[in-house]
Amino acid sequence: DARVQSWQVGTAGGPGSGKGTQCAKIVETFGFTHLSAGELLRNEILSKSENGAMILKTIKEGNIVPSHVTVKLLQRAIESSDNSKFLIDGFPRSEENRVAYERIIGAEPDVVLFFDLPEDEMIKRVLSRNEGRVDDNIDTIKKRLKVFKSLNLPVVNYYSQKGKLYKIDATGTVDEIFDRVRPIFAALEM
Ligand code: UP5
Ligand code: MG
Repeated sequence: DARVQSWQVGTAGGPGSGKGTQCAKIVETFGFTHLSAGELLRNEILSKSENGAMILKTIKEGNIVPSHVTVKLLQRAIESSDNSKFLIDGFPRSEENRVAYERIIGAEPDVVLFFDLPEDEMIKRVLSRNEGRVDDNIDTIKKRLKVFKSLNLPVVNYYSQKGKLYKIDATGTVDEIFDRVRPIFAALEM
């Protein structure tokens, strides 16, 4: 079959649940292009774009950047790639994000991986990351957890109802978690 099957896989999970770490392994193993919404937004701050100051303030507060800003960055990244397999990491964060993405991109993820981890473990992981992120402090982490529960979990439930959600136990080592992720991709027959 010469047709190219295109795939969009999303990841969800609270701060420090291991989305970025597992995405790196998925990219390596299954040839996806990794689009981290958080990374794209942090790059906007660094490039001193017109929205940089607003994005910095929003991330410091643990809030969600307006949908049209994030979707535009994702759209640019998708359109500039010739890969047909995209891993949309840490997006959509809210119902508003989800609806904006569907409207502008005209697609929704085929599969969403939800990394499920107890809060105390998320906090421990984020606090020990030590990469100088402006949001890796206990005050912002508490706000990120609150935003995750109130705005992100409804989106997770939406994908669950559509039969697209794979809930992954995100405790244990990086390799143990990837052993839970791998069979999901194997079953997609890529
Ligand atoms: N680590 C990973 N796996 C481990 C394991 N199994 N055992 C022990 N340690 C493990 O992991 C976090 C840390 O834990 C790392 O040091 C790692 O080495 C270690 P990581 O893989 O980075 O977890 P991740 O889930 O990616 O955590 P992250 O903090 O990146 O999640 P957030 O969702 O908070 O961050 P994101 O970058 O997605 O968003 C940041 C902010 O940007 C948001 O709060 C929001 O303000 C804004 N944003 C938007 O507004 N809109 C968006 O669409 C996206 C982001
Ligand atoms: Mg991340």
